[in-house]
Amino acid sequence: MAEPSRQDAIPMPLMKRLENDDEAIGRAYRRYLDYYLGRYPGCDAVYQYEALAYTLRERIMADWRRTWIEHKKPGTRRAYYLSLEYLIGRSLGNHLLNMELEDPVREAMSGLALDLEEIESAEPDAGLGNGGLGRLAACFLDSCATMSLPVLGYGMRYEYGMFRQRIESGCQVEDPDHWLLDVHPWEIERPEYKQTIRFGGRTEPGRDRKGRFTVHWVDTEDVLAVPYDIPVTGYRNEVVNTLRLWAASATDAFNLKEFNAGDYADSVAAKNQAENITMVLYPNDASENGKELRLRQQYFLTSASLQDVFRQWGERSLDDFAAANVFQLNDTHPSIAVAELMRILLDDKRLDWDAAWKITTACMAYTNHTLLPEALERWPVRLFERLLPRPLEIIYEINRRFLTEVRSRWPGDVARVQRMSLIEEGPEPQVRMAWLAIVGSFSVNGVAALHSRLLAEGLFRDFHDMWPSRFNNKTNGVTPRRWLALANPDLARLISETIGDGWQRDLSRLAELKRYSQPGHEAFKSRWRDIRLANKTRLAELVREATGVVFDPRALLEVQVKRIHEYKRQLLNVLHVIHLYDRIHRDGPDTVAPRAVLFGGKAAPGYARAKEIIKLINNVAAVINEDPLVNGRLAVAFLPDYGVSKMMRICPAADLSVQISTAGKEASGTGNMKFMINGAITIGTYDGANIEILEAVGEAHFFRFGLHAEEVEAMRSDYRPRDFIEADAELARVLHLLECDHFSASEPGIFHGITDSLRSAHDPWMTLADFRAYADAQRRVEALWHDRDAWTRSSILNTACSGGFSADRTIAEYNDEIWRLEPIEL
Ligand code: 26Q
Repeated sequence: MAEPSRQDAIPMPLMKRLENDDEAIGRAYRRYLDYYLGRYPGCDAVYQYEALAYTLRERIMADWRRTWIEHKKPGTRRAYYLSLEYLIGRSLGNHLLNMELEDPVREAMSGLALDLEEIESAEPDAGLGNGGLGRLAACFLDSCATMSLPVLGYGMRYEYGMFRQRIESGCQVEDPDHWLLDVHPWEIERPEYKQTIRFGGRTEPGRDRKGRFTVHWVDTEDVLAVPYDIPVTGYRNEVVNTLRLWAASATDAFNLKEFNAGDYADSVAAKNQAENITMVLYPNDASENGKELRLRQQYFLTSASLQDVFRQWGERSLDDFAAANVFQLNDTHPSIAVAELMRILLDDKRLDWDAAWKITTACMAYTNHTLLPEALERWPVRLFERLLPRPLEIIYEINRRFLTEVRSRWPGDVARVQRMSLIEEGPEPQVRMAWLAIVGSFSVNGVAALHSRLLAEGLFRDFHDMWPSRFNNKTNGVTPRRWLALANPDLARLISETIGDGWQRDLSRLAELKRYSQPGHEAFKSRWRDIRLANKTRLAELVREATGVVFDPRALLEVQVKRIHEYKRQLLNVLHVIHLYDRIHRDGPDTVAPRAVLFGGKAAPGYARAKEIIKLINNVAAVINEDPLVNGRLAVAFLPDYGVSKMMRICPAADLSVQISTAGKEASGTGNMKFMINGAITIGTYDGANIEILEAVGEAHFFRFGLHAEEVEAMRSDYRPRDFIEADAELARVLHLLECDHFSASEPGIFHGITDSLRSAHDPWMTLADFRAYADAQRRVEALWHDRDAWTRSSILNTACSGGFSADRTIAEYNDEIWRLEPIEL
């Protein structure tokens, strides 16, 4: 589908920028409130937020168009980030920061007797993601815009985002997040760019007029994909990139059928099925295999996005396509893109196989985010056949040619061919999506050094043997605009006053803070402490409002917030909390450092064990917080509904960042980076990006403990948790407290599933193997905490050494080694 010619004939005119002084902003705000929204000044804060968002949006438009014109210039190479998830959070504050409008807007609002912070908090979080992978996509878009790179994000406009979490009697309860119920002021619907996505039907081989083999995909059930554009502002560079989210809508065929009284109900049901595709985000952050709707979502996003790129490409020669377009696949979720690009080139563009394959493998790049074999995506061939018969045929042909190559390289190595086949044989044959992504891509990367090495040596070894140069590492990063400038404005101000501005675009400049960690900078250190104390005080208020638990802001604040997963080992943290409680009872409350322990995170609704862990945390918290002997010396809270905005309050306050996954299991982690940038010290295993954090800040300022990835694997076949319990009376006491129902007096036995798994020789996470090392590392934490100056020094050094964990550094590497885009010049 070519763009309507009228749009080519009339060039897009440049727009003039709107005035940005406080008076113009105040006027615009009132106009939106009164004349557009029909609300009066004393209305609910959510309408104030909407009016202000529109006021901002119209101030984004001129730059957005200028950026778009640059992107569309012939010869501009562009990258497309394909992701089923974008965990954006709130946008208002981010745009204000990027466009340098904080002061005039605050001024304008206070002129109307309104408080900007209050208005900002009325914005709902856009929670279109589960966790790390979705938030990474959002950080990457921020960095791409800030670095003026022509990158377009493609994603899904879910009607319901990540569920809201409530805690009832200690248990997680899920509520739907109908975030689009209120209008979403940042988006612009573009129905003129809708695409048709086909499902089902069958394929019909034939010959075209020139006698060439053709395939028609017919009798399909079609669904429309309607794009909604969201602006992505760069930091003070006038660049506005686009995040394009697709919404499913029934075709006219469905709507026409509705008038056919005979099967009215059936056709409305069919319409619903079509529109279901973008109804809800799947809330599992490890794959839930085999769900038909999920495969529909994946193909819907991928096909709509690829077709959109070809719509923009128009009738230009495909010889130049690969030089001008590159697709980054955020995990295997959009990896059907390999087959879909082939389908478009073969069936729609009529290229021959070799030409199509050459283009495809020059355009696709794949990022892996997990080493857990159970999280690798596989789809039953039978489901594929029914839903996507034409893409499946193409996958078969890719596989046939690929296996021919494997056989000629390793003659007679049948086992290797079986391992590498895109189709896993068995009673229910499956398509291996990661294999498809690897075979179809010119670049395959992991997200931290250890993870990338383990991929090459383990999971992807056969492919690494075949194409070693395809594999590379891109250690994750986070955007310092949101995670320092916005989340921690007081610390950001102190940093700017000390080393100047510039760190916002070049986080390595934070290294200039190192000298302020040395003796002789007492004034700086005392301000550093004051700011952190104020942040802790604010967080303590939030925790108290949400949970009733009282945190002493002067206590050591230890935080573990992330999805609840056995491999992340929230249980190891709980065991240690129980151990602290036990120490208080044995040795008296004065023998432990005052501590506040904060947990947060969502469990996938179907992950029973993860939900039990939440219940355990809450029960342990209840007993400890009520114990008169403990008397507040130790306080434990589970903060409900952890998400982006909560993290913006949490990471500036944390003293100790808890990153204790079983070594070799956490691909990278990115929360660890947000804490470090804000001056927390990490207690962590030798896993994921923890290793690089440790190398950046130095052993002396990081509490490292536990088995290495290799040691974990070596011990696995002969793991004897009993030995660890017998050798460690303190661990035995902790288990005893759990097993005698000390934390479950009114529900005896509810934690036996957990304790049995900890005691099992088959516990894949080997939690007890690391208990002693963890408790000892926590003793070192206490010792450092008692030396206030030494702690402050380590805290400053963590921030000072965090420059490498900016997403700008990550994106620079993606661009230098994979995308090779030129920054646009406005
Ligand atoms: C797959 C199929 C069906 C339904 C759901 C899914 C699914 C959805 C989300 C599978 C996985 C995810 C998310 C994974 C994730 O967040 N991984 C994290 O990615 C971060 C960014 O690279 C890393 O820092 C973390 O280590 C990794 O756990």
